[in-house]
Amino acid sequence: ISRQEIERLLIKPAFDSVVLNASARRRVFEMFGRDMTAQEVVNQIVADVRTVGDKAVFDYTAALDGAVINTDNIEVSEEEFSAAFASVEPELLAALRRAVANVRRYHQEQKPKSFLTYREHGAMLGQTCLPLDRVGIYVPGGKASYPSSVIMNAVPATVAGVKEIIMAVPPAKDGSVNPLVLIAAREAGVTRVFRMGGAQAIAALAFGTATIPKVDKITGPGNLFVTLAKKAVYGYCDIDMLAGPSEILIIADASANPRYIAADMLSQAEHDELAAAILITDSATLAAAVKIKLAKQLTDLPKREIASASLEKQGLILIASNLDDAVEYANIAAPEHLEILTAEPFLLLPQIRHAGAVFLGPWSPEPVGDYYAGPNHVLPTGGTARFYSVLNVETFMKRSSIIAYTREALQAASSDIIALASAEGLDAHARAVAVRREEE
Ligand code: HSO
Ligand code: ZN
Repeated sequence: ISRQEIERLLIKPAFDSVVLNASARRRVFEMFGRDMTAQEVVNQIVADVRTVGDKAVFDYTAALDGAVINTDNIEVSEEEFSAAFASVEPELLAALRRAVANVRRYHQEQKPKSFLTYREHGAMLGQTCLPLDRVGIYVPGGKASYPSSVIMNAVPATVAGVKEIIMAVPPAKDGSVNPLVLIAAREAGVTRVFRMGGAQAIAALAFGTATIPKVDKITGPGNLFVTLAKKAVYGYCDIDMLAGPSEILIIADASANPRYIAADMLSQAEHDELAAAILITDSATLAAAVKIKLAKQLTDLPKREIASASLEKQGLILIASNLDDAVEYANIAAPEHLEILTAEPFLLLPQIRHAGAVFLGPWSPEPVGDYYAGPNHVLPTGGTARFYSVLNVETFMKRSSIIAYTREALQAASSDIIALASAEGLDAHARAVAVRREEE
């Protein structure tokens, strides 16, 4: 099996298909009076919000989410937060708080260090790592409105020291937002929550409106429109990454428990019909056993429709000649989540070059990471783990360099710098050094 074949089988770039389905196309036609691609729709919405501001956000929210919002109600009020807290089960709140604590504790260890170091002649060089002033966190609405994702986005920002965390979440038709999302927002340190979603929310955060503060960076997953909008505003502000449907790739040998593997594959498959669950094993016996367990576990899974559609369309069981090949295939796939369920999982770890997050051994199923252990669950998808990192504290920080030369240090370096500047034909550069050699 060739590398190309493996790539074709295993890598599903998130935005290969920007073709709208029939009903979306009809709606676009109704709204804009012409046929448009998803990209064109997004560009239009972004441009409208950028030029018109609030009213464009309200109008698109009415048209696309069917919710009536205005300047007075777009921000979630204190009363809504109180109502959310009043309605939550105490056990659930306690679990959520433990998750927040675990995520905070883990991310605290990621904090990059500022430094100041010395060179010859007393020169000092340094680097400061500073938080962004204000960031925006996007939380999808509907089925993927996950409180856990609020935690995973907001906690690293608070650890980084970001002062203002603005959250956007699309409202339901009645204007409401998921109370658990509000609770997670408050527990994780979100400053303000605005009910708005889609490309209009991304544009509002990127450019600011009379009501919505302009942010320096937008993080968080979203649908096709949100992702295309993030791409469109990139450069006006920063973004985290372009996220697509979730995936898991499991490397397993004959020692693995097929019941666990099936359960873990389904835990990813239930997210989305486009989510992918892939098993690569060197054991044909295990592969056959997993297929049986999958069928069995699907029968009473509440989200079996989504999960079975995902397995059918995106699922895959590959039998490799040996574990080294299995690892090589996994590296080509660069999966978002990689589980290693082999007799000695740590032995394979040094060979893993591309994976968003790695889960080792039978007691680390992906949901441990999705909800609780501490590492982030906002991860690169669709093979982008080759070049994107998991969301982390530095996502919300930036570095500045510091240079403090002494007279002696400049003296020692001056002829080199003058030579380099002259070679570039930049005499004013050369003179800025030269004037410091002369006595007035
Ligand atoms: N597996 C998802 C995250 C998630 N799972 C949220 C449950 N809730 C993408 O990493
Ligand atoms: Zn998940």
